[in-house]
Amino acid sequence: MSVKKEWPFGITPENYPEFMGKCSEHTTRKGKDLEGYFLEKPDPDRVIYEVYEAQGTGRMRLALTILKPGKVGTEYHMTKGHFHEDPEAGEIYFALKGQGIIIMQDREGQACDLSLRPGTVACIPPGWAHRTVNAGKEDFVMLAIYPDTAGHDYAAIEKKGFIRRVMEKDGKPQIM
Ligand code: S6P
Ligand code: ZN
Repeated sequence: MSVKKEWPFGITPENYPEFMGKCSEHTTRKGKDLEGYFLEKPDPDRVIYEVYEAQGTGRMRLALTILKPGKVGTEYHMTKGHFHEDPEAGEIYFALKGQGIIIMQDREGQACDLSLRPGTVACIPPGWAHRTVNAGKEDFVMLAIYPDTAGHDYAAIEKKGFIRRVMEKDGKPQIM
């Protein structure tokens, strides 16, 4: 089998905009795309997050998420969250900028969260749904690395949501 020759590259907290320029897919999620996810109704035109995705290297894909700071009511901006269609596909998140929280939940309803700051690597095992929250006051930027066969299953989360939410209480993010 012939394998396409690739050129090695690095992604850093400083040069990630260069990676964005190389991505073949760009998705913008606005409030109207996230209706029903937050407890309150988001402003339909507000940009909540952007995802830049590229065929990574080998059998992996790379995706950069830029989660804008802000809240809908008292709930911090967050991604939709999903399971992988492939029950054997895990994922690695690498935090590049800002302050985030990853919320995870398995199909039996067990939940877990980790705080993400620049340099944190989060290991998401197979079978755990994952959602990222911007718990800070600047953009939260992170790189996701996952098998190109993972696939995304949004349906279960869209229907039932996550057990844990990140809300502002006494001026600070609290996981409820
Ligand atoms: C892909 C990976 C991320 C998310 C992105 C947006 O497996 O987990 O690239 O796609 O953070 O989140 P969501 O839940 O809208 O896909
Ligand atoms: Zn994922």
